[in-house]
Amino acid sequence: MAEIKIYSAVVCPYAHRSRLVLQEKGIDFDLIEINLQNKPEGFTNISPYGKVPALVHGENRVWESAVINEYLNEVFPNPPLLPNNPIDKAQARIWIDFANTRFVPAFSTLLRSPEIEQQEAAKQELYKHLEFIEKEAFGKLSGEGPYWFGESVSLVDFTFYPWFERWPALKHYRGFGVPEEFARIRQWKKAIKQRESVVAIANSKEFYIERYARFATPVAA
Ligand SMILES: N[C@@H](CCC(=O)N[C@@H](CS)C(=O)NCC(=O)O)C(=O)O
Repeated sequence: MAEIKIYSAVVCPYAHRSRLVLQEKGIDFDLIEINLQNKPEGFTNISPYGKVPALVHGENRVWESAVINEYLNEVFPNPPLLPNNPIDKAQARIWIDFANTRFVPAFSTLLRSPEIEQQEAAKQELYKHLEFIEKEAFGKLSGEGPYWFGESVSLVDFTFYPWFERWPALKHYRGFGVPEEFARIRQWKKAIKQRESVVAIANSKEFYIERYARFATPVAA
């Protein structure tokens, strides 16, 4: 039995974030797949909000993907996945917060909303966020390197990537791909997709299209 247990669901992008960090750091872990439609009894003893991901490390329980990722980065420091100096570390946390409070909600609204008007508003919102990432992240922080902080991959890259792996579902159901003009984002996506840690647990676009059908296709009245 491994020292670390991660409670996950294959379709969940938040759980994907933490699994990527485990893979990247080469940490041995047991993966427990949770059926979110039929959670095991007592699951809230492990994950108080009843959500995945949740991590058990000996006596310790940690939940919330962004917090799990920072915990893993401190307990297993190699390779380091946050910059060292305070201002870069602050920037990393700002981008993680941006993902959680702005980017992900726009993505979810676009995918889940049955109303055309709401979808159009969410498309505009998501476009604006992509433009912000292209200019403020890749235009200012990344130099020539393909990742958020240049040559080295970080928690920020793993925080955003799961939504980009799921983007084909957004394109399929809502006709919204990552626009051509965001060349640096596209270059980033190409680079991160090739990492060993990412390839090891990647799912196909058909998988996401199939699994997201129930969110994206409104039930007929
Ligand atoms: N803020 C949480 C979000 C986790 C989350 O929403 N997980 C979803 C699956 S993607 C879940 O477990 N939903 C089950 C439920 O809410 O009952 C994180 O970052 O870990």
